[in-house]
Amino acid sequence: MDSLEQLISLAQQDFRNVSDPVSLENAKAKYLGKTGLITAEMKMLGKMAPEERKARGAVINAAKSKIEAALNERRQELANEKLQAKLNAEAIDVTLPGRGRGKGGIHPVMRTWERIERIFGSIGFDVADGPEIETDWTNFTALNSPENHPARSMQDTFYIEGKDTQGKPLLLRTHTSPMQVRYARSHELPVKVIAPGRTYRVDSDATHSPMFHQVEGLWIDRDISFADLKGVYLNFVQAFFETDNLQVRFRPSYFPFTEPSAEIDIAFGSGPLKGKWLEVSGAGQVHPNVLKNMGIDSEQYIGFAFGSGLERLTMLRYGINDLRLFYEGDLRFLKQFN
Ligand code: 2U9
Repeated sequence: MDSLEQLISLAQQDFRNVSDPVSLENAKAKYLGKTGLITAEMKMLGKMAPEERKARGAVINAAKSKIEAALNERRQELANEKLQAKLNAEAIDVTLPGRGRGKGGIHPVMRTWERIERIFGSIGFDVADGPEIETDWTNFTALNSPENHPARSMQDTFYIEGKDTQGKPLLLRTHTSPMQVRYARSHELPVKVIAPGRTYRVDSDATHSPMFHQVEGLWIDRDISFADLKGVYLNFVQAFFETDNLQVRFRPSYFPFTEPSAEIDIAFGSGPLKGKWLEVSGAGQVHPNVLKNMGIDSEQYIGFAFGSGLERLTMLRYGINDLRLFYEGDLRFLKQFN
């Protein structure tokens, strides 16, 4: 093998042995640089006779081309190795299971809300909606609450800045009754509606939350009696607690918006609360003043109403004993309802 052949194979071996572009460029310089071995061969041509120089020059150029080819091949290999290394480093194994965000669930109070809408929907009750920011008139006056009623005090009610169109105070509704008033004033009789929703009172302890949920029911027609109320509410609690093995009783009570008024208690026939009377709702025959405020003639129409706390019903249904668990966002508690 002559010296040029040796140079070519030496260069090919050097290029094969480098593992990075900088070393490859240094190896290139050893052969093709200003002081390179091929360059040295070229410089020798000047001392040769023209004929010999032509032939030798062609041989050296051929050798130079082979070395450049080997150089470019190695450059490409290193570039491919670099790309492959990058791809491997960033590789995503698409067969891995998704990380996901975990499974969400419906909040237990919202389960109760949806359940109650289904139960009352099944016996023909409509569902009302309405603003949580209410006027003093719709939240209190329309419901026959006297001007000096304690519920109106700042200690019990969240008032907010601004006035309504009559210059009266605005507030966060303290019950869902205002939705009933709005519904009755904007729908034809008979009225048969429930009004579930958020309500707000200045109160916060193990059994009171400043924001809580209520559902109120209202049935107004020409001949609705207290017996209808008892039948509707018994049907509701049996469906809600999924048992007929319970008793319902009505105790005399007082609310400004109903007369006569009653508290509704239930007693389970079995389970941890067996035989204990548990208050679950207030109710009564709609007060004539309230009918009048809804534009309804109390000589021709009569109705009943009730109001229950959704947290209360949820706590009874699931055996929860601290209201605050609903609103602390502790997933250990909440995911039990998924
Ligand atoms: C209209 C007329 C009458 C709704 C009623 C109650 C009795 C009642 C409370 C029980 C627990 C709310 O969640 S709670 O704090 N409610 O006791 N609510 S009668 O009476 C109405 C509603 C609307 C037009």
